[in-house]
Amino acid sequence: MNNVKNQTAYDASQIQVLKGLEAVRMRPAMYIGDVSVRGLHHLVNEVVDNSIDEALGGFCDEIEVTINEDESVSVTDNGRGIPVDIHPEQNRSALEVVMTVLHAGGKFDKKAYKVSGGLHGVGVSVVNALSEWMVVEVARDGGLYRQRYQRGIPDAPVKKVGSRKSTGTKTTFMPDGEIFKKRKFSFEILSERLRELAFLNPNLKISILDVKTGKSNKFKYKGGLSAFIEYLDQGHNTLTKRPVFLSGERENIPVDIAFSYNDSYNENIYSYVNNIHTIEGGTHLVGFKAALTRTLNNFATKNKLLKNGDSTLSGDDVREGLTAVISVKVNEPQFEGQTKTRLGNSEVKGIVEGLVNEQLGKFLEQNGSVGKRIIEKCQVAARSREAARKARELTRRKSALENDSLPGKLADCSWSGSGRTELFIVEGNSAGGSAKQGRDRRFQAILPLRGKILNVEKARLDKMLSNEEIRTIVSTLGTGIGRDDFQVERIRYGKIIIMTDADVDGAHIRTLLLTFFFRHMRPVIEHGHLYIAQPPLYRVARGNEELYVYDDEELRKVQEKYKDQTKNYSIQRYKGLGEMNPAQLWKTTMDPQFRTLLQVTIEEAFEADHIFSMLMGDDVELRRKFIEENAQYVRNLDV
Ligand code: 0RA
Repeated sequence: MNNVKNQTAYDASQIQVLKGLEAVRMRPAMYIGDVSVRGLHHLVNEVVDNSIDEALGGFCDEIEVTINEDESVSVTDNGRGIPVDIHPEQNRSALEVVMTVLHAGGKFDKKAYKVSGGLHGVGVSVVNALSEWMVVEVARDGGLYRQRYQRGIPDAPVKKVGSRKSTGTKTTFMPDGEIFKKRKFSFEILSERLRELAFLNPNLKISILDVKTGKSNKFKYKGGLSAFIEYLDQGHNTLTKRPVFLSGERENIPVDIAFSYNDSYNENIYSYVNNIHTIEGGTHLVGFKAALTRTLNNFATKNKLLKNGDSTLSGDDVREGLTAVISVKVNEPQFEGQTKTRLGNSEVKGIVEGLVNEQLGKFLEQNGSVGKRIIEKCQVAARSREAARKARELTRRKSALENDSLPGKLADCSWSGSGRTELFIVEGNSAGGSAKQGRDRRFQAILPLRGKILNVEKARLDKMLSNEEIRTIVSTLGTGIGRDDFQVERIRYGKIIIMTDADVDGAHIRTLLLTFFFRHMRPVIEHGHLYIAQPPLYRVARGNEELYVYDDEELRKVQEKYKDQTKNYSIQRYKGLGEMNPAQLWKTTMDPQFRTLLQVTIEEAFEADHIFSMLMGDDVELRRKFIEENAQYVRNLDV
């Protein structure tokens, strides 16, 4: 009797599993964001996050990531091991349930704070569904257990394959070539996230090895967030020798904050909830900002540091040159926003705000000279902001008189309104010429940029606006710029398309532009206006056939196909857009019917900005090296 019942339950849950796997494979992007480089690396993060959860619970202090010889990836931890006992209702191993049922992970464990399932809410079964094969090995209860899957379906029940005294979990997977066009993992991209996780989880040892190249990294930071700040500040001079560190727990919400001031003009605040980077901020960030402004003003007033006539310090004043990391742990985080990376829990604002008011107030009292230096820096910021405002007001009045004409370099389109219109921001004059001739002038406008635009990392907004290329972009877009003037609704084109050469310089200019939009026109990205053009890398000619090829893997396939055929073929590598004539540029890159465009997301723009500001010190070589090493990923924006 019992058996029959279990059999039925088993069949029912099997059908659920197959339905779940099918849903994931039909719409992978719904679960992992996309199926490009970013989504591919997301798979690893998803698996790592499960181990991080085990570490958050205090059960694991070591995680190893390996890019194997065959390009599969293994993630190993020394946690308790995923339970392998038979799940009573489902009549199969708990391990199998975790690996095959969507959202099953949490059911076996009541962990307080969780990374996994947080961001996209997916869990490791999604990675399994999107893998050509996956193998999980669990050491627990004295045994070593193993199960293998293909596209999410188990080959056989979980099997005991040996004995082990230790405990832990090892997951190895091969992303499915039917889903992912490119399956090559980047050691650098993986390292970035692993390093970040090591900063956020002090004393957790995280290592990565690329078996093929022998490259490896080991991350373990006793200093936690303070070490994170020092890392972010590298290449900059800082106001204080050590970062300020604040930490405490209220109403079951642990809060950790570290910050410093450096000699740039940017604010770089990184906020996290349960180790998830909240790019869009949220209540924890709002609480921190409010408390910082208030506490610094209180300190300044109390110590009579504000002279007669000085107004109070604004939020912008106290955040100029600020590098900060805020990490909170929340039991049931509510994520909101376009990319689900804004914390919504309203109670967190007051908790962070109260804690910072209290602890920072105390810190400043005990470290008066540090406090004074911070206030002086903020006052310098306040004064130049005021001067810039006055200067802007003057130019605004002037340009109102001059009727704010469009820049001469712009080849505008004939249609107006932001419905179907497109603006191509093109690197270099010769490419700009081809684009102007090749375009559909009814709805495509061309703005050629001459050389490099100003490095936005190193300049205040007002200085940036003295840069001609920046001014040209701003007036072409029609949105205005700066806190009081920017209005995304005034944008003159529906799509803003960055079109640069497929080489290192092109990647650099693209990064500069992304950083500019991220810092100063973020709503342009948030409203989905910003795109990257995808020009071909090669032209393959064979008789009077021609073929445009967009990446190296595709080229390999073409070469493979032509290998045994007698007809000769030739390959031309495009180093720059300028090598294409107008008709080719239209056909391959601009024609809406055939081109592919990459839409820039906030996540990607953030990434560009992050890498940029870290490599920005004065070390041009370091930057060049990074971009070169990542050239193949740069195309897909994952710098
Ligand atoms: C649920 C319960 C227990 C362990 C885990 C999940 C677990 C999951 C993962 C995923 C990667 N590494 C992991 N390590 C552990 C154990 C419950 C117990 O032993 O009491």
